[in-house]
Amino acid sequence: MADVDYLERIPNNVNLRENRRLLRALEAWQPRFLQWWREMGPEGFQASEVYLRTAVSVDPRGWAQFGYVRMPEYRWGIFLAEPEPGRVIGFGQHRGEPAWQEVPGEYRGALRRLIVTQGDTEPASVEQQRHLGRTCPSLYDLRNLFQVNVEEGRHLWAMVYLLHAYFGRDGREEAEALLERRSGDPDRPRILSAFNERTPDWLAYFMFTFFTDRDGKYQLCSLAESGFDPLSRTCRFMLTEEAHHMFVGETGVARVVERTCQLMREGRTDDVRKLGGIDLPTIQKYLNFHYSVSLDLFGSEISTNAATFYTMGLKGRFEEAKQADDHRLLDATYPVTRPEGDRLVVREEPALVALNERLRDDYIADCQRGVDRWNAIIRRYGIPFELRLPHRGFHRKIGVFAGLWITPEGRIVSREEWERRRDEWLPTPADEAYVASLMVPVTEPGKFAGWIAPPSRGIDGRPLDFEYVKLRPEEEAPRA
Ligand code: BYC
Repeated sequence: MADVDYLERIPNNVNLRENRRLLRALEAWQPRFLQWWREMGPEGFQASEVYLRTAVSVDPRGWAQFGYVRMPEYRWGIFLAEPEPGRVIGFGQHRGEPAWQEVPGEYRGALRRLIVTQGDTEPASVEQQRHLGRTCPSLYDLRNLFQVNVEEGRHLWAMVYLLHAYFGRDGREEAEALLERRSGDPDRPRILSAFNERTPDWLAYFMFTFFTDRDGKYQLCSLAESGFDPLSRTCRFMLTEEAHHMFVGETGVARVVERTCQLMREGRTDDVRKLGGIDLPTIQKYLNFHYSVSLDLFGSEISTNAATFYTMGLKGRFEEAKQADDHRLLDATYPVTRPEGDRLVVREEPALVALNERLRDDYIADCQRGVDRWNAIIRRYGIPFELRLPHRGFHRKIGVFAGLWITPEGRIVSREEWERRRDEWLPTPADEAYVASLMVPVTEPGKFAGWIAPPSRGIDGRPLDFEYVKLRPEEEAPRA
């Protein structure tokens, strides 16, 4: 494979130096990306030095280096995982044929659409999170936020590389459009629903990185199976970075839960709000919201798009190679929960059209494992409360449950009943206002806001009181 070219303006291991046309096209896109970053990336902090990890190689034993970087100077590069010699397509009608190194003409539209949809989520999440730095609970968390943000920026580069390298003029136009859409903008919104929602505070952010980034993991795993080899290799390397994003979410929520339990025990009360904590029912409501909007990201339960992507060999299943079947799914069925009258029933559906639901099932099982770990913390404190994933039909806007009114327990109810009880299930303006009232920046090294426990260890072996972000004087929070 090509060595990593780290000295170039765009670090890469795809031999950009040899492909002058592509290099020029990407070098023309780069200033526009930077302009977008300045406009829509983290608010403030652009001149601060942040202790960041930068991808410098694709060697699994050591692919990143840590050091202080100002975010606009981050080396956003293009890295594809090592090619697998002799790789063949693992599923669909081309199963067993050599993986494609070029886009098959007849699949161009479908493939471009998948790449654009994936690419669109990356800048969207940066836009959603741009205001959070101002209210960071610690320098450690601030650094993690920025790490996630710069890597989402790199994931945008990963998709833009594919568009420029393999899709000619329409690929270049799509790459421009990725910088033009804006999260939450009614006139030019981001493509997928969850990426137009607000991330109003740090609890929402941790839920987002747990639930929504985890959709990213499952979608990337499916695309990593793709018969289009450059997409597969790009996604495989993106997954290496993605793990940290979900770590931020899982440990973030765990630390909030931990702190809440401490306050409940120390204060001998369930009313932790008066002690400056976030009560468990509010955490549950945030969970309900972020889980349900993330479930929507898997698309409809019954989807001919998903069947087509699979049959074409463009998007596989999670861990496709580990499935013991024919990898074509022509006769297979899969159980799908769907409404029938006023009940929810499980029906066997053709497996090919049920692929979105299958991926959603893999995702749900993974989410449940994280929730179990949060509940283990609550149990350790002897508190009789359990966080729960709501029913898959709760609060859905996409697919067979859209338009129905379903409780977290999975009961179809009237719209009136649902609306009446909504505030028990989803964050209310008052809940959000309370959480917002806690979002006071803490920027002294080693100090943490009172609503969140410190992490168990620092980043890259550094201590908790390490100066993860060197703030400029005007960015420091006034010390109490
Ligand atoms: N919102 O058959 P259907 C990540 C549209 S996250 C709005 O149900 P399909 C990240 C759909 O486009 C991972 N529209 O769905 C995380 C279609 O539109 P048209 C992102 C939606 O196509 C955190 C129509 O409804 N990657 O990386 O089978 C931070 C009917 O489509 C939604 C990907 O998603 C929705 N939620 O599957 C940073 C992978 N759902 O054709 C990053 C690529 C569906 O009627 N994308 N629609 O105009 C895909 O594989 C598929 O596009 C989807 C949808 C799974 C999203």
